[in-house]
Amino acid sequence: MVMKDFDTETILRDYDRDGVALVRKLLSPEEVRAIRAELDRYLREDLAFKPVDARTFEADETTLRNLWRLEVHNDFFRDFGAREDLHALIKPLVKGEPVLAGVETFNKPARIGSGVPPHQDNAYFCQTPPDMLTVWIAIDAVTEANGPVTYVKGSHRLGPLPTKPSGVRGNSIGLAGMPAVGKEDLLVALLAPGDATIHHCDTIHYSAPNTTDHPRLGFLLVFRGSHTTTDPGLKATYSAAAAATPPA
Ligand SMILES: O=C(O)CCC(=O)C(=O)O
Repeated sequence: MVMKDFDTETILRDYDRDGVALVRKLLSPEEVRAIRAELDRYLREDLAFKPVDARTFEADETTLRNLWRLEVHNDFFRDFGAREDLHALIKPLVKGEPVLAGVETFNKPARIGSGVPPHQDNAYFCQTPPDMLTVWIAIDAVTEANGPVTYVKGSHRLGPLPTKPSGVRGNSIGLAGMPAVGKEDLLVALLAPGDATIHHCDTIHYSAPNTTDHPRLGFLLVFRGSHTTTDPGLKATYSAAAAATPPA
């Protein structure tokens, strides 16, 4: 494993200002290949033996939409989430000792991949204070057409906004309403394989269905600061939404 020095000053500045920071070349082509190879192997050999909440399928009940809890189900991905260089990068952003809270995928398969409704992740994570974030790493190229994640810059400062159950499997809770935003407020994350974004858990984001012939696989690592705790009110709202469209 190659340990890296990242431009932490720029990343911290962008993250604080916008609630999202773009990190080009977070991973090398070899690292991207290794992640893809292990995901393929896990799908072929392991997934069938895991509990149903280890994944979400698309509406066809066959094509994979998400993998969940890879840090629980797979040593390679748990070890990946323990990388010292990632923890050093994450530490100032979560304002404390990073704790790996999730390793997952958003597969957005060609032609079939569904959209993700506008949401704030802390409606799922339910942490207080909201010192939690997601590192979203492109395994495939992300283009305008294959469903890039779009972030509303600065929305992390709005705090928790009203939610409603979305009825979308894999994204069971969304915003009750979208605040008025201009094009200039949006970061559309167009990424080459190995590029990443890091977004705060209160940053509004969403993605469109994939109508192209090109898959858009995202590999996600979720971290919180060790000082955060679960907010019972947020948790009750989330549990009701997730129960309507399990598992997430
Ligand atoms: O990959 C996507 O389309 C959505 C990802 C997402 O919701 C997230 O990173 O929290």
